[in-house]
Amino acid sequence: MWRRVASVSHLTFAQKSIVNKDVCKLKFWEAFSTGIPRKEKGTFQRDKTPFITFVLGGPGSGKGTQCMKIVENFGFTHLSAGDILRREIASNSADGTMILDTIKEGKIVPSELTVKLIQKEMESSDNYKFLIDGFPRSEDNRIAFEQIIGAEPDIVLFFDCPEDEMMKRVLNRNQGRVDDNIDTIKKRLKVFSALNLPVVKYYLERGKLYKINAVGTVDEIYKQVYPLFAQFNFEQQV
Ligand code: UP5
Ligand code: MG
Repeated sequence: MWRRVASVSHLTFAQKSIVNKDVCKLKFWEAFSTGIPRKEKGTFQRDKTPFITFVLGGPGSGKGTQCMKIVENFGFTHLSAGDILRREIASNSADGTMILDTIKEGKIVPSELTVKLIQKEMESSDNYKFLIDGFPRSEDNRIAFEQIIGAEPDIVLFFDCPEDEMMKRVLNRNQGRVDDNIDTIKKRLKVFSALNLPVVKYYLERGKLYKINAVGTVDEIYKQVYPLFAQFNFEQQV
């Protein structure tokens, strides 16, 4: 069983209500985990409740860049769903070709496959604090995560950035990504606004969404991000 470790005594009423929702979440997690064979190591043997942050935003909105800074300051494990899928392609796995074709088209890889890969990473990590970057990209992704992992995010960051700025950043990246070309970026932006924005709205309505203005320098943007994590008083990572 996982145990929550963030101290809550200093939190505002609104923040405590988020934590209260997590108490329900913990029961859900435990109920879910009892149906699953217990493993020597892994998700269901932890003595800490996971602290899960979903990091959302369009292509080039700065998700990965800001996650690196959160990792440095708060000791999170950064799971970029896009990076995990790119590693799967590079490993020549059975799904590699399908994933590559999907990414080239700016479409979304089947939810169950992505969630199982994320689950593998979570289970093999000794950490309990996770940044899940670039996921969920659709309602289908979100529901698959809830069903397979049996948990909801504690908080959701949304990097809000205008399309022209995102396009400029992606085209200037020069890291050889197969999807960093003008045709694929246009498709990624369309998929983002059609499928990802409903997820953003869902978490807004549940009071979990933190919208960040993603225009400005990296440090200016991080000034908005830092206090969101500082408020939780995380214990030192064990
Ligand atoms: N940069 C960053 N911040 C800046 C700033 N403030 N000012 C100026 N420049 C800034 O940043 C992008 C570039 O901008 C970098 O060069 C950076 O230095 C600069 P980055 O932090 O990399 O932005 P990020 O939001 O992470 O952009 P990314 O392109 O990674 O986002 P995507 O969501 O498009 O990509 P991802 O890797 O998550 O997914 C790729 C594809 O995989 C998807 O299109 C999809 O086909 C597939 N996928 C799924 O199917 N399912 C999933 O769950 C996840 C992915
Ligand atoms: Mg990224």
